[in-house]
Amino acid sequence: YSLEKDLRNALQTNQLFIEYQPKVSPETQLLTGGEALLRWKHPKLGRVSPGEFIPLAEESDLICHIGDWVIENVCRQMQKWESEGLPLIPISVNISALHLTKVDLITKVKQALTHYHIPPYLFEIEITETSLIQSSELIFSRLESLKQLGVRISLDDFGVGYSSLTHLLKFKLDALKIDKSLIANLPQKKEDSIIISTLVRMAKGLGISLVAEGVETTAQLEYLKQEECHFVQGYLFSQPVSPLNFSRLVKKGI
Ligand code: G
Ligand code: G
Ligand code: MN
Ligand code: NA
Repeated sequence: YSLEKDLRNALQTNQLFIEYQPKVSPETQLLTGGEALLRWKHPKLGRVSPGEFIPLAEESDLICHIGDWVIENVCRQMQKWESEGLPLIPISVNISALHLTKVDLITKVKQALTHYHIPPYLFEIEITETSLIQSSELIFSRLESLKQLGVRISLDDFGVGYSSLTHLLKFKLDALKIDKSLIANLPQKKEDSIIISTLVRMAKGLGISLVAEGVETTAQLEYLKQEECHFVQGYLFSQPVSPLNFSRLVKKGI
């Protein structure tokens, strides 16, 4: 029995779907964007978390097929929202390191944006630090190609890895997403508060936008607002939700 085989099958049989989690401006508390998060409803096991199945998919090319499916699905959804009269807002997708090495990724993104008439600057790709360390020259050149298409690139889970800042910033990123472990103990934990203030200043200086992930309490929000962090994301505002519920949040402004 293999979960990986089930996952291959899942892609063909509509067991995968996408939820969207709002990104919010701390100042206005208005919804300003969203992150697409992949979900799997297994016929026997029920919901399997991406934390479990993404690593399995990353052991083979399966992750590329999944990534292509996500890109297509998100662009189609954005067009559907627009056709329903919703204002188009930036949406990000998570792309794995292995997929980033493939030239096909560039073709896929370009095709999907063109086919669904999505302005490239509203489409964002979240990569992890691992991507910037592994086979970096190849990945840097892919990132350059994506940039040329006009899509935005953000670095996910920032602040918990081990690579050097200079290495990470060799590529001009559009956004940094501060990992939730650095947000969890705000504002009590002095060290973390200092790191956040420093990251805000660094991001401002570099002209990069900063997103805080895993915001769960109003105390965390107040601190991030005071520090002028650009965007916040977390259960305080909303869990990842269905496309329909996300569109309701967009209409309400959250
Ligand atoms: O949504 P949740 O917290 O369960 O996601 C767990 C992990 O799975 C996160 O690290 C997230 O980045 C990753 N993930 C979610 N959706 C996708 C996806 O579509 N592609 C990839 N590569 N990773 C994803
Ligand atoms: O690694 P990545 O940032 O792509 O994954 C984001 C994950 O974090 C998603 O699985 C999402 O469900 C989860 N998440 C989103 N908001 C919160 C939050 O406020 N608290 C916690 N603990 N997890 C969150
Ligand atoms: Mn992410
Ligand atoms: Na993250």
